[in-house]
Amino acid sequence: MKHRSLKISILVRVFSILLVSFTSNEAVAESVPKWIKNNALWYGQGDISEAEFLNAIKFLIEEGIIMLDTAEEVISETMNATIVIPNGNFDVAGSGFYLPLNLEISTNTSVTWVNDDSVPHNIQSQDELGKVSDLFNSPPLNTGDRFEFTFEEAGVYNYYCSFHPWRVGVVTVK
Ligand SMILES: [Cu+2]
Repeated sequence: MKHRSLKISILVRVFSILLVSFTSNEAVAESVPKWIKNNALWYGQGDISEAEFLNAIKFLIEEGIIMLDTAEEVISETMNATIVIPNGNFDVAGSGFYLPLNLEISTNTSVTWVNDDSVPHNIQSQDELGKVSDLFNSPPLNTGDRFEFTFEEAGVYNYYCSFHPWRVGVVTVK
C-alpha cells in the first residue's frame, strides 16, 4: 500500500514541475512556488529523498527564482593576482625581490608576472630539486611585458629567472 501512494505522489510532482516550467516567468513574482511547498512537505514526511529535494532547490536557482547575487562578485575578486619583477631585480647584491616573494592564492587563480625592471627576465617553474620543470615557462619578458599562468592544483610552486638564477620566488596555492 505504501508503494502505491509513493507512485501517486511522484506522478503529481512531475505534473506540478511541468506546470511551473511552462509558467516560470509568472512564478518569479511569487516568492515560494506552491510546488516547492509540496516538495518540502514530502521531504519532511520522507516521501522523497534529500537528493530529490535538493534538485528542486537547484531548479529554483537555475530559473532565477532564488537569486545568488553575491557569489559571482566574490569569485572574480579572488581569481587574479599579480607578481611584480621590480626595478633592480637583476642585481645580485640588491634587494629587488619579487613582489610578493611568496604569493598565497586559492586554486584556479590566474597569476600575472609583470616585468618592471630595466632588463629582460623570464619565469621558469622549478621542481623539488631546483631544476626547470615544464609546468609554466615564459619567454624572455622585456620591460613592461607580462606572463600569465593559472594554478589549478594546490601546492607550493617555486620559480626562478634563468638569466638571474639567484632570484627565486614562491607561489603557494591552497
Ligand atoms: Cu631575471
